[in-house]
Amino acid sequence: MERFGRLQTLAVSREDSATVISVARQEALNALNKAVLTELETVLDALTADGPKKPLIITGEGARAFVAGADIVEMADMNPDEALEFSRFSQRIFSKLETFPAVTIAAVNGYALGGGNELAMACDVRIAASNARFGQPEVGLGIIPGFGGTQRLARLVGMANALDLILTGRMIKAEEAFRIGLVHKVVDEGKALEEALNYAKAVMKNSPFAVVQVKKVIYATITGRDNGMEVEADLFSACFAHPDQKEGMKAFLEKRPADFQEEG
Ligand code: CO8
Repeated sequence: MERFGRLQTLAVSREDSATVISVARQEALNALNKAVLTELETVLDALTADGPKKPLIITGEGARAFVAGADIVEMADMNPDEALEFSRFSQRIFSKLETFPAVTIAAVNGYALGGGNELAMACDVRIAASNARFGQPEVGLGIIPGFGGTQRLARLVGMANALDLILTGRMIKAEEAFRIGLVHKVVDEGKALEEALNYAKAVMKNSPFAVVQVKKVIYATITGRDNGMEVEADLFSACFAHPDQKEGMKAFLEKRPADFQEEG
């Protein structure tokens, strides 16, 4: 497959200071379906095999969204086995992004919710436009984060902030994301990609070999995470055996509040 140009669900461009991958499903606020994830893995594999010379930027097309999460339409009717497979498949791709052998930067230009925030967190650096919104709204859909978010969020912002965000499912503004350490920098609306390209230019001056060694050692010291990822995938799957997942996703698609069962 060609790695640059307009693909089915991604646009991949070669800029002077970086390769830019844009998720291109504006009709669904760039939600991640299997087609996006499959193309993302193919592009990451191809770029990795080339021996990347430049940083990689991930962004979303359009002014409204970076990525508004995993695709709820696609997940609504999954059974627990399919959910387990989907979680493991996606964790594998996000791990390829995290270990990509160059600096990776998320240029967050709008909503980064659920799997969208998890995609941004799998990058080394996050630059947000002032209109960006972050959140892990999964519990409102009767599920839990399944793309590594339960592990990466706590590492980035501490367990207290991670619990607050995941348990409430609330959406936060770019300034709050900056304050808790989720994003590195906030810039004016429409400027996230430009700033990410400037950032890429600055880090390109450094030794690519040393950069890769830093990534290896920093991510290698995350102890216990493999087990955490396994638990996440298992519990993500378990949600799909509970009626709340069906109700939560059906309610979103019918644009009404969810009516969850009381645990008893
Ligand atoms: N999936 C599918 N479609 C979506 C999604 C999504 N995540 N987000 C938005 N869309 C669609 C809407 O259904 C709508 O489609 P249509 O025009 O056909 O009705 C279109 O995008 C525009 O969205 P809205 O009309 O809702 O736009 P608003 O401006 O009113 O609201 C929001 C914007 C607040 C972003 C709203 O769209 C929203 O709340 N979206 C869902 C956010 C969400 O819950 N994301 C988390 C999803 S779950 C998840 O990511 C789990 C990750 C772990 C999975 C692990 C798998 C292994």
